[in-house]
Amino acid sequence: MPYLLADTHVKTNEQYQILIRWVHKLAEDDDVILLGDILDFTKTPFMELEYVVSDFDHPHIYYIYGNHDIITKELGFKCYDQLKYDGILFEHGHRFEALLRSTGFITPEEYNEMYKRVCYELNTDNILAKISLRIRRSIIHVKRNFNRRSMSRELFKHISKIRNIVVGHTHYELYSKTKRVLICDDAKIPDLQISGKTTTKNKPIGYYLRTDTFDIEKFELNTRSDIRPALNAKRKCLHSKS
Ligand SMILES: [Mn+2]
Repeated sequence: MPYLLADTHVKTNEQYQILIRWVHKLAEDDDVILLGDILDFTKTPFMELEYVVSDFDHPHIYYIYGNHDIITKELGFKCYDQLKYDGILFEHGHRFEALLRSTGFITPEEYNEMYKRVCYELNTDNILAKISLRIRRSIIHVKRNFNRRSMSRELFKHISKIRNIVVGHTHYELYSKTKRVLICDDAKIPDLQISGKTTTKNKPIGYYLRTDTFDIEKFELNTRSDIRPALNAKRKCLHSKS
């Protein structure tokens, strides 16, 4: 029964340390699935973020990469594109975005390539390359200028046909127990505002998922408290079954 954390978009070393502390606390208790866009190499050059590859090499930690951390595999992380866990498909979900009406002009491969290039070119010292990158990023931004909620709805419709699937990416939660489909909200760690855009009044959210019943329970990530809130959520979730 995994804990789920999606879209933390870690950009600083301080945020990284807090994230890792949390992930390891949760991993002491149960499996933890990181649903992509955990580290953000499109905002912070990978040369500057002091990540430690072995932090994620843990029997209870499953790192699935998203579009903002699409280069983790190449950086040596033990990570996944998709994960089948208890019959449920877990992935970040950005590949579906390319197939949606709102972004229909781009293939999933082009989409991935675009993000990969940004991740690598962000490390450059070449001023011309930097300007070119900034222009291209603004184009991406214009192209992707849509409402998260409507994107989430469109994506939900799309993946409902698949069923038994859990994704992140939209930062907007949609959930159907009967269809066994969950789009996770982004996990926010308070004080540090890891994720810029919020859709749930800054509530820091992680999920605990019962893979058999597809029940979810949400918990807060609080830098000042310990793992208790998460464990309480877990207990409540287990209890709701009986
Ligand atoms: Mn994403």
